[in-house]
Amino acid sequence: NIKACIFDLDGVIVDTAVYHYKAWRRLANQLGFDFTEEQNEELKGISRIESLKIILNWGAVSKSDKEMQELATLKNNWYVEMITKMTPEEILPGAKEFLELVRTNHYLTALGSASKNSETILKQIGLMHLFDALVDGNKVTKSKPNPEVFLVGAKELNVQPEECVVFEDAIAGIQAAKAGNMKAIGIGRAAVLNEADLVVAGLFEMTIEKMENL
Ligand code: G16
Ligand code: MG
Repeated sequence: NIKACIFDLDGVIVDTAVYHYKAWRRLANQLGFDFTEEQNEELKGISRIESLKIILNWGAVSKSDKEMQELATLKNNWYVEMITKMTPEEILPGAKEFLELVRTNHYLTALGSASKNSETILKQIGLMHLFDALVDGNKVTKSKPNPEVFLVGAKELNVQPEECVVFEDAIAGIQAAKAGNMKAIGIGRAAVLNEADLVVAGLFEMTIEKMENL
């Protein structure tokens, strides 16, 4: 039976993808090319440096490791400038309510995000207090679809992977949850997240019953 819920951040709790897209696009434009919002979909849940490699590949631009570090830092500075202006109004519909609901029903909660900026975001939107554990890009080295981020979450909560449900908007994240032997609930479109145990449009559609009946 289920003892814990692990939540992805971008696309589940809050929509930071729009800020990532703006900052990455600014970087790409500076390098002389552009990419679409559809391409941006492929970057969801992917770590900063892996994202940069994919983007440089789109632009057929090649950079040394040192240059890549500098470009990633430049993008992150632009990104941080935007996320430090975020407010609780940007919390996705039903996210806060569902977090409160599961906690009231004695489930443990953890964040399982690829982002190294997750604490900044959670503080900005005022949701820090609703998580028993925070696992993000600062604690893990392997990017989703590797299950590391969720397995560390289970460990920090002192529960078994089979006792966890992961909420994810990215295909890579659903695959990570399944690879870690966890239940996966997709947030978004069923056609895209076909490997999930259940797909809902947003946390506003979630109930304890749906989670227990997976
Ligand atoms: C998020 C985003 C990704 C981003 C990654 C790393 O993952 O979906 O697009 O590249 O974080 O973010 P940062 O540059 O802040 O470290 P998640 O796992 O929260 O969906
Ligand atoms: Mg996500």
